[in-house]
Amino acid sequence: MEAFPVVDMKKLDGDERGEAMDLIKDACENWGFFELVNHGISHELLDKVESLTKGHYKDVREQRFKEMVAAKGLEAVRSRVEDLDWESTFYLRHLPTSNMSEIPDLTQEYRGVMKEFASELEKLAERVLDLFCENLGLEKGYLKKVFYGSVGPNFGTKVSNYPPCPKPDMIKGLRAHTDAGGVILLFQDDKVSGLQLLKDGEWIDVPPMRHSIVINLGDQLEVITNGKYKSVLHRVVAQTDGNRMSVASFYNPGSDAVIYPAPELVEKGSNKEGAALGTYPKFVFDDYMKLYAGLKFEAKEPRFEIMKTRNPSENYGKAAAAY
Ligand SMILES: O=C(O)CCC(=O)C(=O)O
Ligand SMILES: [Fe+2]
Repeated sequence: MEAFPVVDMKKLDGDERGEAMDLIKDACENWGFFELVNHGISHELLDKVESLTKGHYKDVREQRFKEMVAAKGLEAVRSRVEDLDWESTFYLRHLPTSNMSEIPDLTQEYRGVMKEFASELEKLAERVLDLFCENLGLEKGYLKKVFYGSVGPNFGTKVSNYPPCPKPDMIKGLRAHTDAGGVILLFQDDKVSGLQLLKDGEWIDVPPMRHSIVINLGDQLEVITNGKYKSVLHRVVAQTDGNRMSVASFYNPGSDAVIYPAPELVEKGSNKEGAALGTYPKFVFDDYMKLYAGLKFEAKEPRFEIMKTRNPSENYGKAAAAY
């Protein structure tokens, strides 16, 4: 088994740039995931995010989680739970507008640190998208532009804790899914593992690594790259010992962004406009999200098929059939 791809971003500025770019390319094509080190976000900031997130869980959320578990009788379940996840979560939205001031129970310090962290991650996400453009032969800024829509990207952070679980074979920390959006940047616990991705039919651990940022690709990048890159199924396995922290930030298209395969990545059709013919749909991102909300834990392919029927006049699949 090949080693999980770990990209040292320092190499991107030196003689080993080609090697690092190839590693990213291979990861995007064959893993849907990779891990970044020397990504430019200070370790001091990451340490603050970690200690404040863990402190917030202990002070504010742990008791509530225990009460939820007791109310639902999850401690002693005897059959598989398929409609719930063993996680304690809250969401912060950063773009296009912040909801940080509306989230209760966050200290001023925690709010400030998460704001700074989000602004660093936004820059990193845009840098990563440009690395993808370079590998794909798309012009610099192409993906950022597609994601922009009319008011800029949707960017938010899901802060999660996966507490120790007495029955990890009966309930998942988070059930298997692909992410709907664009690029996901994950700051995960450096000791307690649990995140796994599906590769060649096997579940593989995403190894905890201190101060790294895990990157994974969502469904939109699969569509835009016309399937050259794939969003990959992943899940979180709950652990019997240890509380796993995960801070996942989703850099997604704007709600009204129109998503479709990049013409450069689609074989040219024979019609007179040279319209791209492909197997992926064209749609407005928000329509995809509405569909995803009810089908997150289902396979992505039927979601793509449904989107093809939503906007027939604008759809590549239909256009292909018409010529
Ligand atoms: O917590 C994690 O490590 C992964 C979370 C995740 O996959 C998600 O929220 O979509
Ligand atoms: Fe996910």
